[in-house]
Amino acid sequence: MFMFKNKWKLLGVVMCILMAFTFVGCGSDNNGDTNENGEASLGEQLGYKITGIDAGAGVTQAAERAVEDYDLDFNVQTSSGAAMTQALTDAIANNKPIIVTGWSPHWKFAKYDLKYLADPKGSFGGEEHINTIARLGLKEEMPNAHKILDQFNWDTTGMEDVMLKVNEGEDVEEVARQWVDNNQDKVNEWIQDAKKVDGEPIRLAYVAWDTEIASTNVIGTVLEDMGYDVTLTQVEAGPMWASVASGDSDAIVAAWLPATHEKYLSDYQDQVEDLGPNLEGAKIGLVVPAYMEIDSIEDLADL
Ligand code: PBE
Repeated sequence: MFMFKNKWKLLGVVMCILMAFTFVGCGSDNNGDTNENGEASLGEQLGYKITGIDAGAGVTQAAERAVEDYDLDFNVQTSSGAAMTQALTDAIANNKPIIVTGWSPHWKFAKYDLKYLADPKGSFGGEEHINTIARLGLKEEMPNAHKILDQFNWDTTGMEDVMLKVNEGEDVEEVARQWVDNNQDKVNEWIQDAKKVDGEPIRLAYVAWDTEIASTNVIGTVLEDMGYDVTLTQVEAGPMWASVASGDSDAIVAAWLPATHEKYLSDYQDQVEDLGPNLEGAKIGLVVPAYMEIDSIEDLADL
């Protein structure tokens, strides 16, 4: 058996071996741009990726516009609203950088410390409102439903309440029912001068964005209480707009304007009736955890 004469020699050999491994380890990790501390650059840590949502979402398209406007070496990766919030949750749990396409109102701002990146070139537009859009003919054929949809109008606090509870795992239909029961004054304004009907069918289309899941279920509950047989159909953004233009659905409460769904509205302008805002004070943009040291989309050009 090979023996060392004394323990100091043994320690020296062990230290040498450890240091050799450390250097080999560093060498193999160092596969590209590094900052002055020898760490991967922020761009590399991000994989030059912006985590988008569905391809039809206005915010995904706006992120692609931002890549052009700011001349960024980033890719917008499409996924879904749920995949985006999961990626955000995972990054925050691991204290890692991430850039997502975000919007408010949204429960993520109540749950995590986040910030919008400044957008001096205006790729994401400014303040948004969410409009209700009806199919042509709804007013004549279903005047009571039309009146309720036209009078539907709530605020970011109400929407956030519903979204947060759904995010915490409560059933969306139950949350909508509770909200309607607890906000009868507001609901009474929406149903003012509308008569109850007896099982008339009504179809609302929506996309699986947290905001739209909340609003569509709330107005659906109100319509149900007014005697309608309500069907809520979840589709992608393009088909949602197409369905209200073709009359396959009676209405949507998910039109983000003036910028986010501008393209959709201009495509279908003559085939739909715009009933105006059901919520004011919305916004879209690039969102990052507050611990990230960037503040503007312009900063991404230097990464
Ligand atoms: N959103 C939520 C949608 C509108 C509602 C911002 C994700 C969009 O980008 O089209």
